[in-house]
Amino acid sequence: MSFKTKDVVLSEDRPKTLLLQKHSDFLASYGVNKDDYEYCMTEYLRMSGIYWSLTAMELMDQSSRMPKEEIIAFISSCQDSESGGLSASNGHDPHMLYTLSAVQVLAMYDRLDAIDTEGVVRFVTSMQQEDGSFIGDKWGEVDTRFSFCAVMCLSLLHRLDAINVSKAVDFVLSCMNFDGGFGSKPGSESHAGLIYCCVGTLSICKRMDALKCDELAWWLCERQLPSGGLNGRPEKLPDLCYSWWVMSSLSMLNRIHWVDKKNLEQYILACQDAETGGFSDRPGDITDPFHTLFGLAGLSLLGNSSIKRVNPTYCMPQETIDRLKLEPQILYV
Ligand code: GRG
Repeated sequence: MSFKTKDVVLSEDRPKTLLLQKHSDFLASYGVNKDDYEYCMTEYLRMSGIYWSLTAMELMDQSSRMPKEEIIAFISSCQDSESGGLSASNGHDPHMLYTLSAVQVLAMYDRLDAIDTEGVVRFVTSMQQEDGSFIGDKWGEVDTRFSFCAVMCLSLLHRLDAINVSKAVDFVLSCMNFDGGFGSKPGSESHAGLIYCCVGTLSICKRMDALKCDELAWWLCERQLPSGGLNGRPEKLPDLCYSWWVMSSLSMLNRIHWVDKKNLEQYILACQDAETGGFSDRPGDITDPFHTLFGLAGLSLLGNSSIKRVNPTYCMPQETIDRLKLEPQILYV
């Protein structure tokens, strides 16, 4: 019996250079017409959409093209005064994912004063469970993504002291698998997206020593396929967003050179749409702000000098992390 690797083939006429101006135009026009079908259909994740677009624009040094005051007013209007959490859009329930996106955007704008930050601390703290895990909202789903949202959010506010950090770390470590990877809960399959969340949590909590570093880095670099692209777990197709989830994790482990950088760069560039601008999951698919951020951020980790340096833990410009005097841990062994 033979196994065929699931992958894509890069065509000869694919984009081979970085189309920065196209990407800036794509993001600047995204959401200008509030009646656009796609814009309406993504209301449930609007706050994260703003974070993806603004971060991508910052990395291209184009953030002045974003409607700053409108964004700040929108974020303030999404805070729930009772719980202190923020929602994706007006009239939606507050959630950890959108609370983090809002705090990231305001941190980039240096405008954390626009929301009640003590309310945010109250919300995040109220999500921690007895075993150290975090739920995402009042409906109670536990996931290591929410552990990461909690520690990242509080660290941006310099209020990590508000939660039980040692229990938060113990819960994340209880999700570590035999292969060195992590899943969403104890016993769940390793997945590159969740590995980023767990390694990111340990990086912020300065517990990178707890990782099975070489096993984990080996599992991560095995995500690279012949096309150069990365998948999120074995037997899956490549997706551009793993250029972030995998490469940021390898970067925190100081083992980014374990992948073939040239081939990955080719795959990332092939995911650009030369007509519309933006990046997609796989060459030829429709582009969106999510993949556009992770394409640019992935290229930044690969050392592309026309993009600003991104911080691998926070997925924000390094200059913002420096301004906030944050020092997420990187493994130096
Ligand atoms: C600050 C960048 C940043 C993130 C905040 C929410 C979060 C923290 C991280 C999400 C990490 C994650 C779970 C990423 C995976 C996203 C994704 C493409 C999921 C798709 O999963 P499947 O199973 O896809 O549908 P595959 O690729 O396995 O087929």
